[in-house]
Amino acid sequence: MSMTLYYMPGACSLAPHIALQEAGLTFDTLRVDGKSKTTADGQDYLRVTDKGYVPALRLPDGSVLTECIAVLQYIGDHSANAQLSAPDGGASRYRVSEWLAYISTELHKAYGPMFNPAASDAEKQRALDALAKKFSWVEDALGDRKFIVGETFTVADAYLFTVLGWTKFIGLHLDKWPTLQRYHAAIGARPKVTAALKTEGLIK
Ligand SMILES: N[C@@H](CCC(=O)N[C@@H](CS)C(=O)NCC(=O)O)C(=O)O
Repeated sequence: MSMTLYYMPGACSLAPHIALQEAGLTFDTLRVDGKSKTTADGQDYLRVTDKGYVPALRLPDGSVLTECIAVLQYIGDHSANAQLSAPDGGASRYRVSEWLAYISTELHKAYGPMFNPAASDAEKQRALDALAKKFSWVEDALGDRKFIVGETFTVADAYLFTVLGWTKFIGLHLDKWPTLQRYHAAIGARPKVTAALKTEGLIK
């Protein structure tokens, strides 16, 4: 049985989608409608995962794995390209985990109020200001490197690329952070990243 990634276009499930492409693993994708919680082939998504959100990855044994960090680590560990989860071998694996945790808890979740119709303008502005500060920190941490950990692409890049892409939905322009803008464009130009974006209908 091959794997199936359940996704919503452009959502955080884009990160494992990119990682699956970069890993060269065999997989299918199945789009989920966020409002009705049904899959493109008519399944009740809540029966796939009662969390109701993406990503979910159906593994070859039929079980379902959720949570971006876990799904990304699984893909990295099952790739023929060992550098996807541990770019320089050994201890760099913990640097990848460190970045995955930062991206998930400090960046991904920080977008929450901006995507929440019930949040007030003041809440949205506070969240925007906090996110901007974090972007400046990531900008400095990245410096003139091509990737966020080591010298090669890792699953942390798949996740960072994905969350940086959401800036266009919230009126925050990456041109304030030239390093992040350069990084986002370079990761976005990778053929496997382009393939994932095309499948999700985000580019032609
Ligand atoms: N803790 C989860 C959060 C996943 C999450 O926020 N998913 C969002 C998309 S980025 C989602 O499915 N939202 C739609 C919904 O909740 O209906 C993870 O890290 O995987």
